Amino acid sequence: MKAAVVRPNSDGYVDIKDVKLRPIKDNEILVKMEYCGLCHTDLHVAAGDFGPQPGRIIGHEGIGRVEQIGKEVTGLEIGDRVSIAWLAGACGRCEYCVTGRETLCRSVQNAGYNMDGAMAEKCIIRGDFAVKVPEKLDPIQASSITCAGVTTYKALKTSGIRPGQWVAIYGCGGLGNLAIQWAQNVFKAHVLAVDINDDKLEYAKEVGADLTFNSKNADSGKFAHDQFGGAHAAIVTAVSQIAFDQAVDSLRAGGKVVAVGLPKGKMGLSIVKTVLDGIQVAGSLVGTRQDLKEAFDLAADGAIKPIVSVCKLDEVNEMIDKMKNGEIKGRKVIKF
Ligand code: 8ID
Ligand code: ZN
Repeated sequence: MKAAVVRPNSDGYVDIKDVKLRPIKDNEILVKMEYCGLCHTDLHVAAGDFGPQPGRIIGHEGIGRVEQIGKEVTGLEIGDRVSIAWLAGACGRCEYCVTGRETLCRSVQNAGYNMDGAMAEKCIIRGDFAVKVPEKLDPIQASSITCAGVTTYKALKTSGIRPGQWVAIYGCGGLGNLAIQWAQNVFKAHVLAVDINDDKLEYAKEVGADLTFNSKNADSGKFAHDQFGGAHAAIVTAVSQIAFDQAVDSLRAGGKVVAVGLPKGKMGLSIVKTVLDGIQVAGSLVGTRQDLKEAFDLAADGAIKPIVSVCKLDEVNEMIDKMKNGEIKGRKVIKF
């Protein structure tokens, strides 16, 4: 089968190669892929940003139909439409797994990172981690929910934002445009959308941001304070260290910054401001299987509409360049 594989030198691109899959184990299923979105995390993996993974099949926004089922798997039938997400396995017994924080399991399996992922014609995954996709949800849109959607839904939950409050969304790309929609449509918050690219801000407005701000050469923190007294929460999906500092500046006292983007580097946090203003900081990593189920159900009912367009597997490296240059509107999704 054809698959997008991290290059031996982790130069940030993939090779489209013929790969032979092993037989499935008793607790696994084989999925025939229909779609797989390209997430910015795939670029980090291809570049070895979290440690080199040469030969790894990337992809964790995968949607497909079950083709084979291991004999221990329950609750799935041949032909069911399922997702392959970043969270693809956990121990089920540790302090994180048993307290609803399975994404933090120390022996977690991540599709397209420490196990082969979904940017391939077929993919093997544990049956109990293949979350079903509602049939009434468009599968192309479902691919975006599988990472970008659930990650931003969970980040908003983590932010503790309440109806009528202000949330600042830093970065309006594949994740950010969905963060705006969840914030508006589900969490009933007001949204300031911040990006360094006017095109992104244009469709941030289209999907419902109350205010937009280009932070390339101007101070978004001051803008947030001048316009509405500072944000109650800020969610940072930008792949830029400086955006994290700006997000902290945008907060009002008692505000919370939720870190989602994964640029290299450290975020600056004044100890005095953190203490005197009671600033809270949280990292948020994708979502649990339950979060993903909720996100699918909400999207199937029309709560959000991911901006997606399809391309071919052979075009992935071109799409990687476009993503690096900030030229993708929403998500590019590979159609198999
Ligand atoms: O679970 C998680 N925490 C998780 C899940 C999925 C993705 C984290 N991520 C990470 C990715 O690895 C990546 O680092 O979130 C980041 C964003 O992923 P994405 O939304 O898939 O990337 P994108 O579509 O390229 O969007 C990035 C946006 O950031 C803007 C860009 O213009 C683009 O719209 N941006 C940049 I780059 N610098 C900015 C800045 N200084 C900025 N926006 C505001 N200020
Ligand atoms: Zn992702």
